[in-house]
Amino acid sequence: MNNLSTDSMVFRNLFEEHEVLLSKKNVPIPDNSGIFVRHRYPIITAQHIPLHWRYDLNPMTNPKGLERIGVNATFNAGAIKWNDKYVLCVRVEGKDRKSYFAFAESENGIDNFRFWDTPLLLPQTESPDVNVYDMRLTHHEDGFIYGIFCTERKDPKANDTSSAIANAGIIRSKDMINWERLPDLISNSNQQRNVVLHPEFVDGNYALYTRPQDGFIETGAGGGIGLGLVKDMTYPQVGHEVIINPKKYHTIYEVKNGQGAAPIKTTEGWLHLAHGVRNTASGLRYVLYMFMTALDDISKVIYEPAGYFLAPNDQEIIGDVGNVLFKNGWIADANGTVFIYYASSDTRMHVAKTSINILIDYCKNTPVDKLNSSSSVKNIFELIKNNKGFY
Ligand code: M1P
Repeated sequence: MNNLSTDSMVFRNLFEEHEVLLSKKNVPIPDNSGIFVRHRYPIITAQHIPLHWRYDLNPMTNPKGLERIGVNATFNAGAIKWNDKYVLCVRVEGKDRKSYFAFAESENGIDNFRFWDTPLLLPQTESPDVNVYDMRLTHHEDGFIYGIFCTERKDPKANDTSSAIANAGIIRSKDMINWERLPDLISNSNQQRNVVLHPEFVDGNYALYTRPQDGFIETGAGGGIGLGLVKDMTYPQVGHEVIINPKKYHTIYEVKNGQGAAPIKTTEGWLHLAHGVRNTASGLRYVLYMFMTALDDISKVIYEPAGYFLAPNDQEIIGDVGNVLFKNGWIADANGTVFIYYASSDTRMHVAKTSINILIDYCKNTPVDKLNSSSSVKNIFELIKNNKGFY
């Protein structure tokens, strides 16, 4: 028999527990490196998804209070400061394996993220997306906010049921509410992922960071972060792509890499945070690494510290796709504070805080990778020599 008062209790408990989770304060975890500060709690998890997206809240049609539409993971979020709020465009993956986008915002950028009332219903092109993920948001100097994401459709030539063709889908808006879908990227590559729009014009053109690749998983000959120009975003044909940061043997990105979010402009160059992938006996390992490019030539890498900036740690190692850190959103405040929004193991979102000055110092003064062990030891000898008298 339907007992209305018991049913309302089920939902009341759910809402109370949800509010406790959403309003939980985050706690900084200082790092001895001095380079960044992680935070103890993930900032967005599947449990943060609003209850009215998951439950039929009508006790008459859902007397047992069962969840109807489950969420598997929340990760790989784009980021932007909008109306003084820290806004993330989160990749939400349903239990049905379909990803979609949803905006969540916070007043302070480190906790209390709350989703907007509905997820984003993406406008479609003539060829509908099967799956979409990994939004990069760029507030371009032309006045639009562009969102570039990965759009996937089944590979028509493949005989199996898992191969896809990945490309860059493009939307733009002036108010973050009304989004116009532009044609998908037109490039010479079979597949594209990790495509990001540079925030400024380059010689009157739009500049795109790309990641041309031969296959869906393998980058093949096309490995590296590319840069190409587009005259008109309503016909986004990218010309010749120059590889500005190629994958290299025996580095943390020897298998593949990809641009994170749009770079941050500083007085000393553009700061980039990218992901690098190498193979291990337990599968691919994704870490985050940095480099800087020149203000007068964005194709020129001027600093590239050796090794990773951030790697999976403790709870971050475990998840749907283990040993993965991925980042496609960061926000630099006017006072120089930088909020790095990163995802762990394709499961949840985290934040690390640092500053523009620290990132520049890190990029300029960390030794470069000279690609062999002996050189790495010589770097230590140099440091020890310079430290004489200080220890
Ligand atoms: O599973 C790890 C990541 O794999 C892909 O990244 P990349 O194209 O560089 O291999 C993406 O699907 C990304 O979403 C995912 O986090």
